[in-house]
Amino acid sequence: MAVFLLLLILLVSAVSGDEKAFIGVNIGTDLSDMPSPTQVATLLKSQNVRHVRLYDADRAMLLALANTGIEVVVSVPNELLLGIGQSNATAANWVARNVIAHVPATNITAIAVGSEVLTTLPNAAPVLVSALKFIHSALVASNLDSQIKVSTPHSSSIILDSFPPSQAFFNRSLDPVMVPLLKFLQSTGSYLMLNVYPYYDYMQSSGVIPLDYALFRSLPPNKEAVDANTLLHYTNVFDAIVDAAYFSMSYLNITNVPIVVTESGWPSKGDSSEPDATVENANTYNSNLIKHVINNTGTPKHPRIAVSTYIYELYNEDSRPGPASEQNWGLFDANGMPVYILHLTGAGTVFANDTTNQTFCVAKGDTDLKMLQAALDWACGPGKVDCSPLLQGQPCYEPDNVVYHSTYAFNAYFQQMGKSIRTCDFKGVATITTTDPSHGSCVFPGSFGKNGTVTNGTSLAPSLNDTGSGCPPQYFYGGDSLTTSVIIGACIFLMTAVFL
Ligand SMILES: *[C@@H]1O[C@H](CO)[C@@H](O)[C@H](O)[C@H]1NC(C)=O
Ligand SMILES: *[C@@H]1O[C@H](CO)[C@@H](O)[C@H](O)[C@H]1NC(C)=O
Ligand SMILES: *[C@@H]1O[C@H](CO)[C@@H](O)[C@H](O)[C@H]1NC(C)=O
Ligand SMILES: *[C@@H]1O[C@H](CO)[C@@H](O)[C@H](O)[C@H]1NC(C)=O
Ligand SMILES: *[C@@H]1O[C@H](CO)[C@@H](O)[C@H](O)[C@H]1NC(C)=O
Ligand SMILES: *[C@@H]1O[C@H](CO)[C@@H](O)[C@H](O)[C@H]1NC(C)=O
Ligand SMILES: *[C@@H]1O[C@H](CO)[C@@H](O)[C@H](O)[C@H]1NC(C)=O
Ligand SMILES: *[C@@H]1O[C@H](CO)[C@@H](O)[C@H](O)[C@H]1NC(C)=O
Ligand SMILES: *[C@@H]1O[C@H](CO)[C@@H](O)[C@H](O)[C@H]1NC(C)=O
Ligand SMILES: CC(=O)N[C@H]1CO[C@H](CO)[C@@H](O)[C@@H]1O
Repeated sequence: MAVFLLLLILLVSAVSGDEKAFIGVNIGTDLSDMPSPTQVATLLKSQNVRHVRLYDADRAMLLALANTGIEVVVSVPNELLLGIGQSNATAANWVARNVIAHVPATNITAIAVGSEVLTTLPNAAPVLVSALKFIHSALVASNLDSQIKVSTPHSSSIILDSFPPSQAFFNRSLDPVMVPLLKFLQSTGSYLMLNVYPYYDYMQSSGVIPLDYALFRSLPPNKEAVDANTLLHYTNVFDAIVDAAYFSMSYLNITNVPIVVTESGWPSKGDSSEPDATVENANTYNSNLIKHVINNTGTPKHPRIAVSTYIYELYNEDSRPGPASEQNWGLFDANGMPVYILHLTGAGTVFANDTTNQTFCVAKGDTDLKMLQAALDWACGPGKVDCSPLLQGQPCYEPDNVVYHSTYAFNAYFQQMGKSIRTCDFKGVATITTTDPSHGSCVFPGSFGKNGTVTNGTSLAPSLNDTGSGCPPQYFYGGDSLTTSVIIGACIFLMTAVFL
């Protein structure tokens, strides 16, 4: 208990320090071929994504995110809002099942209660603040309220007259909700969650907003938007909307609630009525957005105040209804292949932008296990691969089977040979993939790993000395499918086989 309290104190003091803005991603799941939670977690790790928002609190996804260091925003879906907003017990139950059951292994840092409720579900507006309060009191009861914030994402369309930002205000008919909501956010140290879509503002402006201004491209000084009241210069729509939200809050006398952008992005494809939904524009918007956020630029009204932002979204959601753009907001397709390569020079290590060059050599499924074992022995012997991470007790020992172990060894060989395609064959039992086979603490050579550094392989294990036998017994797979005679056969086989 004392340790727990100490931890809480440390957590609280960390939050009051200088906040550094981060980039996260939203994970929508409306895909005809939704990757498994493990695959999602692997993609996030390979891209060095440390912050995600889920649209629910899916148990399998939360389990896959456990012990990854990834910070997670979970959501109360709109369907559950009426129930939770009307019953403290229902709220407490939801928190127990979807949050308390997963922390601290899964680092849940916020609960988004509903999504754009005021604009999409007005009949739930009267219970929205109660829902937040009930959820919050359940967190208080479990001593989790200082590490898990409660808020609700808004559409930026609740802000009226948003340019010039200094004259913006929240739609006044929403004041009965917004006033108590902001007071709640203020008193609990939470933040305003805002969805910011310069794409839609640009589309709806019928030519008034220049495309460059929406895409963070530099404008000639005479085209820059200037707020006549504050004389602040706006070089992009994103900043103008965020400042409009700050001014709208201060209009209600709230000046110390920070903003987190829960959604922002640009579609890479659209139908004939959406000519600016292109790969080039999507790449420009998201690349510039990431650079802008990571740089801690802040906004003209609040320079250098963090505006952390979750990109909408990780995957193209091909099953979403609506115009073609709806299915094309993603950075990746269902196979984890990037839709475009972000231009992130100098933008830190989130979203490694050269993933297409991240290739791995893996064992083919459906292969003769004897062939695999022989090739494994060759790689760990004459192939001079450091196979010590495969030893019992070492990071890549599990899963203890010949397919996984040979995948590790083939890949290490392939990486050490400069990823020449010829070196990923092993008599036809190996193949090249772009999916990082790393898992848990087993980081494969060539993987971006957890901190974005290309590794030369897991080297936690003491390096094994090459005995020269070419048949170090430690690497034999001891499973049922391989008998001693097969192993011996494999050893003889490897002495004579030429694998490449
Ligand atoms: C969870 O995230 C918070 C906020 O960044 C961080 O301070 C904390 O160390 C993380 N906890 C764990 C267990 O990783
Ligand atoms: C709601 O439930 C929490 C526990 O989850 C409790 O601490 C709080 O007092 C309850 N509030 C009301 C108004 O019943
Ligand atoms: C303001 O909010 C009310 C209630 O939700 C809505 O009917 C109205 O259309 C909104 N006004 C504007 C200008 O969006
Ligand atoms: C904000 O503060 C001003 C001055 O103290 C006051 O007149 C006004 O009623 C307040 N507005 C709200 C919404 O509290
Ligand atoms: C980074 O921030 C500095 C000031 O803090 C600003 O001058 C510069 O334009 C910013 N760069 C980008 C790419 O936003
Ligand atoms: C990826 O590889 C190709 C061909 O090997 C090369 O031309 C390209 O520059 C590489 N891209 C990056 C981002 O390293
Ligand atoms: C990433 O991890 C490697 C190995 O664990 C370490 O040497 C390196 O300093 C780390 N890089 C950063 C930026 O943390
Ligand atoms: C791996 O290590 C070798 C030798 O230590 C070094 O020459 C090579 O550049 C490293 N490769 C990567 C990708 O770090
Ligand atoms: C192997 O052992 C020799 C002598 O015991 C030592 O000098 C050498 O560095 C070792 N090689 C590796 C790769 O550990
Ligand atoms: C984060 C990251 O990997 N950035 C790289 C993006 O690509 C350029 C070159 O294409 C590199 O210079 C960046 O380091």
